Amino acid sequence: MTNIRHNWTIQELEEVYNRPLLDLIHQAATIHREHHNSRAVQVSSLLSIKTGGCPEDCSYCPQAARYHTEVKVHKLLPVKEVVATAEKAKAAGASRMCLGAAWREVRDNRDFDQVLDMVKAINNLDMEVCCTLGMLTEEQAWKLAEAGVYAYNHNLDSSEEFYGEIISTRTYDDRLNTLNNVRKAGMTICSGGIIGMGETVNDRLGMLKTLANLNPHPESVPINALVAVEGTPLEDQPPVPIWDMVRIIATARIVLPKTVVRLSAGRTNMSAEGQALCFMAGANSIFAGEKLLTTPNPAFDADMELFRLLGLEPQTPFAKGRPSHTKPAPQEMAQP
Ligand code: SAM
Ligand code: DTB
Ligand code: SF4
Repeated sequence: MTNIRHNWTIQELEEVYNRPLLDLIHQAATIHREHHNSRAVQVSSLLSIKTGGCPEDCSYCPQAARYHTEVKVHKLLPVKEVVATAEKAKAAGASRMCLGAAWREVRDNRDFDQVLDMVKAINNLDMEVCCTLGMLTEEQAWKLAEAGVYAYNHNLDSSEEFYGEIISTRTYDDRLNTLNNVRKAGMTICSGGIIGMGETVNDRLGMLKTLANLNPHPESVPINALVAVEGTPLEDQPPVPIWDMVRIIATARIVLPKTVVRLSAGRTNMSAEGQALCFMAGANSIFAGEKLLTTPNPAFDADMELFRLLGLEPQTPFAKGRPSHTKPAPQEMAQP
């Protein structure tokens, strides 16, 4: 069995990432099979519960108020509408509903109470609920955990060094601080990043190093290929070569053996063969459904056809057990 490490160096990560491609995929696939059912893929459905008008300046994001994009701004959706969408996603085969809000941080107001009601209602459908709502205090993290949130998504996006070039309105430490609060409250952590923003391979590996050196490892790591949206500062970024995606997924799988690695945004630009290589390299989760938060995603039926072709199947909810905040002693997370 591969041992779980929290002391990876950049040099070691470079050595892994730069192995001959087929050897890299083979090693990642072997580790994947030691720790996971290689046929099961966790399927999440995304819903933007509050869209656009965000005060942050994340250069990749179509929801930042300061960029002129075609995103239709809307305030927080009513609970009923969110639950109806979750029911449809469940009927289509999704085991997890991920609710996203274009907020810098959660505020203690009626909107937050409404989100807590959404979480409880979706939990009653026996679906896992994930939220991505921006920065959290420890107290807010506890409220989400107690309402039944399974995972909190909060991405590091890139290396600490590159972070300042894509976002100026918050720091890498702000992100790590929220992850620490999520961990203290016993929710599982979903944290990854984006490739294709103009960062170097070293920046991508720097992000993996930070994630791999968290103890415990994040339970889920989404790898997004940038969706270059017109009106954002990154609108002209060229698409990420599929080989970069395969290499970073394989490296993530090797350094985070037990983590669920999600092949996230950017799949509309990938061929079936390209995605197959990503699954081979250890990706075992996707977002399904025609929309991510604001941009297109492959149709659900097309994904199920791809699964059939590759012999994959959607994972049932809570296959990895109920969230740990039901355990008595929440733990502190060691930071690198
Ligand atoms: N506002 C909250 C936050 O920033 O944490 C939650 C929503 S935000 C849209 C969630 C994540 O989506 C970001 O951290 C980023 O990694 C990803 N994302 C946003 N725009 C993207 C794009 N154009 N392409 C790929 N990923 C993107
Ligand atoms: C994540 O890592 N990717 C998802 C989810 N977490 C919230 C978001 C992708 C957003 C892509 C751009 C959009 O649709 O607005
Ligand atoms: Fe706002 Fe999140 Fe988009 Fe940044 S990524 S602009 S915080 S919605």
